[in-house]
Amino acid sequence: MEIHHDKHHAAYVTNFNKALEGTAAEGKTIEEIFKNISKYPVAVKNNGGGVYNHSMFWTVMKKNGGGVPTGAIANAIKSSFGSFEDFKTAFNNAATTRFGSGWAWLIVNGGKLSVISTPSQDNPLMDIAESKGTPILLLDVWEHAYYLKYQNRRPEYITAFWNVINWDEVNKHYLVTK
Ligand code: MN3
Repeated sequence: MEIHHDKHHAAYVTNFNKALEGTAAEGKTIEEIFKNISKYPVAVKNNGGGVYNHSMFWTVMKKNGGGVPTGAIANAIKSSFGSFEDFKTAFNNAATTRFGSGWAWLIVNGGKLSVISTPSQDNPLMDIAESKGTPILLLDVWEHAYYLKYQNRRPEYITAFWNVINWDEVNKHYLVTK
């Protein structure tokens, strides 16, 4: 995680700032940029996604996290997926089956929760996203996220993620969308 944060995430920040220079995206918020991402150079998309996705990723994890969510997010998961277990199955499936590098997401769109995955550093707030929505939980499934500890065993990394989720933070992200 240290290398992930200090090297990979840091490189996206450096390269995003470089990619923004001289474009119309300079001075705009990252959400505004994502809404029109198809109009910008691909380096803005790739590195901007890398910045946003990792920045959010660190917030949805904590030491000794995990367990079963409570509060508004718990009810929303139940009404959208039937049960927490059914939601877990859907999320695990999205994270496991994303071919190559990408992310698994829990997103909100029109009050409804859904699980999706995106390739590369794409983000569901981008105009090019196949499934759009506001992200409230995400998991990095690039090999760089798990290779040092789990080598090729992505499913073990996904299983371990459930023990570090910061549900209070996910709940906060959810409440903002209401
Ligand atoms: Mn990463």
